[in-house]
Amino acid sequence: MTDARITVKQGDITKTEVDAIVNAANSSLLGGGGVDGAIHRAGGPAILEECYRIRERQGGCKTGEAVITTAGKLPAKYVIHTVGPVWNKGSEEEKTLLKNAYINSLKLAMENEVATVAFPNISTGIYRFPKKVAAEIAIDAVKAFLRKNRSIKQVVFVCFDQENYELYTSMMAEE
Ligand code: AR6
Repeated sequence: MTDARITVKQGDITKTEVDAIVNAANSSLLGGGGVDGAIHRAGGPAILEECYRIRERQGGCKTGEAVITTAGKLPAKYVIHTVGPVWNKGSEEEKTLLKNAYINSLKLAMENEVATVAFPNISTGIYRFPKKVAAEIAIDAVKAFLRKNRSIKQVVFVCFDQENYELYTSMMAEE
């Protein structure tokens, strides 16, 4: 079943005008390459300062979990940092951890009264998850969450590369 609250866009998530953008971070929360690097570069030092405070409090962020910070200079109000799994053998555990990254990000969004959220394609870059497998997990997780929770009004999948964009648009059109 399609959900009008889910949209697909192609572009740079740092420019997306939503309440919260999700970052595909790593457990250290200290930044990195890919979308993580882009978010810290565009958002400025306030994001990293808050990540340091979270590290002092709870020692980073485990795979599949999520934390929230300011979005600094970005148009969004918050950045939700989640940590996707590294694709290794494609075990059920890896798939569950990717699902958890989406679900825990949405839970945190709800707790912070966020109405609109944008996701990058978590784990499909440096962490090497096959894009089709990751897209199926992401779409299923978000749909299931939205069916049970009405307070989130819009979820945007922001696809950076053409392959992900085509996958998401065709998979969303199928259903
Ligand atoms: N906007 C939206 N999506 C983007 C952007 C952007 N500006 N830049 C890249 N992507 P990756 P991962 C897409 O590698 O696989 C970092 O070093 C990209 O095309 O950013 O979860 C972290 O610190 C891909 O589809 O994240 C971790 O160490 C997707 O974002 C590690 O990489 C995810 O690719 C996390 O690896």
